[in-house]
Amino acid sequence: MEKKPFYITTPIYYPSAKLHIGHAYCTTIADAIARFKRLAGYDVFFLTGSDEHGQKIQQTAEGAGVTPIQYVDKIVAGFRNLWKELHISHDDFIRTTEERHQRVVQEIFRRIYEKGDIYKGSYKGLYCTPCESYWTEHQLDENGCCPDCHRPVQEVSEEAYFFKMSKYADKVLAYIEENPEFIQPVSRRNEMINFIKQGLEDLCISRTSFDWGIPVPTDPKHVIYVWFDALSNYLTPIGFLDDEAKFGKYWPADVHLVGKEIVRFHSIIWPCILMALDLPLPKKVYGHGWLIVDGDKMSKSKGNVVDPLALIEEFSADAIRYFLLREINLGQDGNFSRDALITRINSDLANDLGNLLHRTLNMIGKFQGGSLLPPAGESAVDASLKADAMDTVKAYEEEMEAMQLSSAIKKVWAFVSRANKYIDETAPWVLAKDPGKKQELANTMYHLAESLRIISVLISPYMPVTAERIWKQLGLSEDFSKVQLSDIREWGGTPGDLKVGLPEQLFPRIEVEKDEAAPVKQEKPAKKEKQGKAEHEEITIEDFSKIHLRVVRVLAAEPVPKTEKLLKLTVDLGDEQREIVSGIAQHYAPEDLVGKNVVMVINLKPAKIRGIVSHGMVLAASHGDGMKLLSVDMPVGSRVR
Ligand code: ME8
Repeated sequence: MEKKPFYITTPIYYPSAKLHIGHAYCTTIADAIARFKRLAGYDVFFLTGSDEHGQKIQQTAEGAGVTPIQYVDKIVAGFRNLWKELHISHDDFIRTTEERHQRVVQEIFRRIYEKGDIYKGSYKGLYCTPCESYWTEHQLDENGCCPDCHRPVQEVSEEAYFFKMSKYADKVLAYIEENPEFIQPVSRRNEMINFIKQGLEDLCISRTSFDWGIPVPTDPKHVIYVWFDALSNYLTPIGFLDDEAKFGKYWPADVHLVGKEIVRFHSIIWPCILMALDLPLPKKVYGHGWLIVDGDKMSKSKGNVVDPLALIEEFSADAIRYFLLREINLGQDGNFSRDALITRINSDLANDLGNLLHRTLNMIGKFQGGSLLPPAGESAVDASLKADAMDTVKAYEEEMEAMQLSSAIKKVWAFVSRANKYIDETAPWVLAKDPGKKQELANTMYHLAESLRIISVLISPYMPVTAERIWKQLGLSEDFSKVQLSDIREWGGTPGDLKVGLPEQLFPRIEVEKDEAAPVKQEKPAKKEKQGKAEHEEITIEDFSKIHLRVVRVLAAEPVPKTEKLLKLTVDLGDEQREIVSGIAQHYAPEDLVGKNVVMVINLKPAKIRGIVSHGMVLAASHGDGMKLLSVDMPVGSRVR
C-alpha cells in the first residue's frame, strides 16, 4: 500500500550567531513529530536549514573581517554538527545560498512579476535590521522601537519592488477563518486575524543598499528581501520546478512549525505569495512558545544563552530531548532550568525507567537463567497491566496526532510507573521460591518484557538512542529502525522464549549539591538584623528594573502534601501558565485564591520546594501574624513597575 506523505518543516535559522537551546527546542519538536509519523507508517519529509542572506549577516561578516560566504559556511557547519549530536533525523538541509534555491526564488519572483502582482515603487519607512522586518509608525512599541525585539529601527528610503499583498488580504483572512486548524494554537490565530483586520499594506520585497542576497532577475542591482527568499525554501527541496511528482506528493506542507514571533510571516505573507503563485496553502502553521531563562527569552544580546552542545555533552542528547518535550506544553513558553533538568533525569529516567529495565532483566537472569518462558494463562493483575498497555498506546497515538507531545509522554510515564507497581504487586521474588508458581513467574516476566518492548517503541520519537538500547538489552532481534506502531498495537509481540541481555545502566543519577535543591527563602526567612540592613540599603532604578513584576491570575490552588504553610498555585501570566509554591496556606484557603489577580515576580530563579519546581513568587504584605496578597484590579499580563 502506498504510504501517506507527511511534510514537516522547521524555520531555517539565521547563521548570525551560534544556535542556542531555544533553536534546539524547535528542531527537537519537529524531529519527534517526524519520527512519530514514520513510526505510524507515513512517508515523511522533514526539512530544516539555514537562512543565510540579508543585511544583518553582511554586517556581521564585515565586522568579523571575512566575506559573507566564508562567515556563513563556518556557522552552518556548526548547525549541522548540532543536529547530528541531537539526533535530528531531517531528510534535507536547505541553505539559501545554494544554487538550487536561488533558481527557485528567482522563478517565483519572475512568475509573480509577470502576473502583475509585483511592481516597482519607492520605499520610505522603518526597518528593523535584527528582525529583517518592515514596520509602520503606528506598529512601533511605546519607545518607538521594533515591536518584536524592542531595538531601534532605521529609516530607509530607496527604490524598491513591492508585492501586492493588499490584493490577497481578504482571501487569506477567509482562509484563516474557514480553516480553524490552519493556525495553531488558537491564541496565535486570533492575533493573526486582528493583524489582517487592521489592514495589510503591500510588502516591500527588494533592497538596494547592500548586495548580500539573491538578485532580482530582471534588475540585479536589487536583492530580494530575505523573508521572500527564506519562505521560498519550503518549496525547493521537494521538487518545485524539477520533479512534479515529488512536489505533488509533498505539497502542501502538513506542518510549518515555527516560533510564535514568526507566525505572522508564515500565516499571512507566505499564504499571499502562494496564492499569487496559484499554489495550495500549507495545512498548518504551529506557533510554539519560547524557552525562557530566568523569565527572559534567550538571546545573545541578553547574555543568557544556554549552549546545547555543552548540555548534550554533560547530560546526553536523549535527556535534553526528553526534558524539552516533556516539560513544556507546545504553544506555551517554558522555563529552562538546570535544576528542573536534573530532577527529571533523576526521577523519570534514572529512577522510573532505568529501574524498570534493570529490575526486569535482573529477575529474568536470576530466576529463569536469562530467558523468557512461554506465557500461559493470565491473572487479574496481568490482564490489567496488558489493558493499561493497550490503552496507553491508543491514548499516546491520539495525543501525538494532535501534536500534544508533553501529554503523550506523560501517558507513557504513567504506564512506566504502572509497570513498576506491577513488580511490587506480583512480588516475583516470592513466586521464585515456590516451584508450584513457575508458570505464574514466567507470565510475570513475560508481561514485564512485553511492557518494556512497547515502552521502547513509544519513547523512540523522544529518545531514539535510549529506545534502541532498551530494545537491544531485551534481546529483540528485529531491526529497530524498521519497527512500526502497528507492531505494538497488539499485545504479545515479544517471542515467548526470548533470550534477554544483561542490564546496562541507561542514565546515571546526577548528584546534586545540597544547596541546589534547597528550598527558597520563603520557607526560611532571613535573620532579622540582615533584613533590617537590606531595608536601608539603597538600590538604583536599574537594580529595581531587573525585577519583572506582573499581574497574574490564579487558576488553581492546592495544599502541598505534608506541609502546613505551602500551597501549589497554577497561575496565568497572559502568555503562559506556570506553577509556583507559596507559603500562604495559613492565610488563604485554596478555593479563595482561584480567580484572584495578584502580583508576581516572574523572573525569579526557579527553586525546588518539597519536590515541586516553583517558577516565580507572588507578593504579599505581612503585619504581625496577618498576611495579604497584593491584589490588583488590572488585566492579566499587566507589567507592574
Ligand atoms: O526567524 N525558544 O530565524 P531565527 C524557542 N530565519 N524558540 C526560539 C528561541 C527560544 N528561546 N529563540 C529562537 C528566523 N527560537 C528566520 C526564519 S523561516 C522561513 C525563516 C526560534 O534563527 C524562533 O522562534 O531568528 C524561530 O522559530 C527559530 O528559532 C529561528 O529563529
